[in-house]
Amino acid sequence: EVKVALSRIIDILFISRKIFFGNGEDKILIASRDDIIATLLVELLIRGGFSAGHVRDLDELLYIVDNARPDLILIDLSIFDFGSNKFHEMSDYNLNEIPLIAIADEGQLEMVEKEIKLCIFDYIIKPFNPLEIACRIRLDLERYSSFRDTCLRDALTNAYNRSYFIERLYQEFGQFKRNRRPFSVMFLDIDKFKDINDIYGHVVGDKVLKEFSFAVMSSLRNCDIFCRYGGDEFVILMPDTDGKSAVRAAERIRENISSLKIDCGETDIMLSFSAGVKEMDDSITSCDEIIKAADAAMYAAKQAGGNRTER
Ligand code: GH3
Repeated sequence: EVKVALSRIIDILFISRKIFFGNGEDKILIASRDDIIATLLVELLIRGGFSAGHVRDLDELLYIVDNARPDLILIDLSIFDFGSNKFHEMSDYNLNEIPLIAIADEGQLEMVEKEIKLCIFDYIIKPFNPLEIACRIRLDLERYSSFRDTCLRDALTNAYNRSYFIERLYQEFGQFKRNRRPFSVMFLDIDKFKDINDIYGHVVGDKVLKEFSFAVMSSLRNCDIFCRYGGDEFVILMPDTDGKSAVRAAERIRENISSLKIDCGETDIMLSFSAGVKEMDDSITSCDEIIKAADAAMYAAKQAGGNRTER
């Protein structure tokens, strides 16, 4: 009965008023233990022009994030057993840049403010107006997309920026300390890049940085975080990767870069790079230490003549 009644309301809202918020492509995932609310929200969003689905717990949510990559997650805070560290666990996961909107009870407001506001993009208090949910999702999708482009990424290369790297490194570091989840850090620096600028000019130098970044990104797994650290220096945060596998990844990148020819009119520019890899282990007590160790390994690769990886 509730469903039929709601269906009618939804019809009035969306069909008779011809209000559509989505384009049928944006995938919204609803995480809630409350099946009635979730079913109604799914129906409401589909009628409003989104594509929508529902999960009931965190494991299912992480599975869907890995396999179907939703564009936005509406997360009812009821899926967490507060007091357990489940919520903190979730904030440690890379939700692959997916904006989260929390649905909270009034009683959960203090927790939203104190504990979780850093990992959500927006929140809605129950009871909510269905029309408001659809409006908010539309608006948040747009706001998030410009936030992601301007705040998380480097404008020239489209790699993540340094502050995003540091933020994600802290999360991986926490995961290692809590769950012993391995990870590695790899620094990459283009060999003799300054000569390219000096000979061909900065415009060509910029093109080289862009094409290098694109080629590296195409050689990585989805979960690897590729960032521009500064100038011609890049860093890759590699979750679930030990040192040996990170070195193998560096050699795969080297193979791709060695076949890259960058057209600069008069000639094709060929590139090589030096890499330094450091795997997280118990001797490392801070994020700074692992950065320094990977950077030192990269410096050793340069000192040894470049175009190689040191660990
Ligand atoms: P090495 O092989 O020892 O690393 O030498 P290198 O010439 O690659 O490295 P170095 O660090 O001396 O020079 C990096 C240069 O990159 C210097 C700087 O002017 C240039 N650079 C930094 N950012 C940009 C950028 O955004 N665009 C361009 N075109 N050049 C940049």
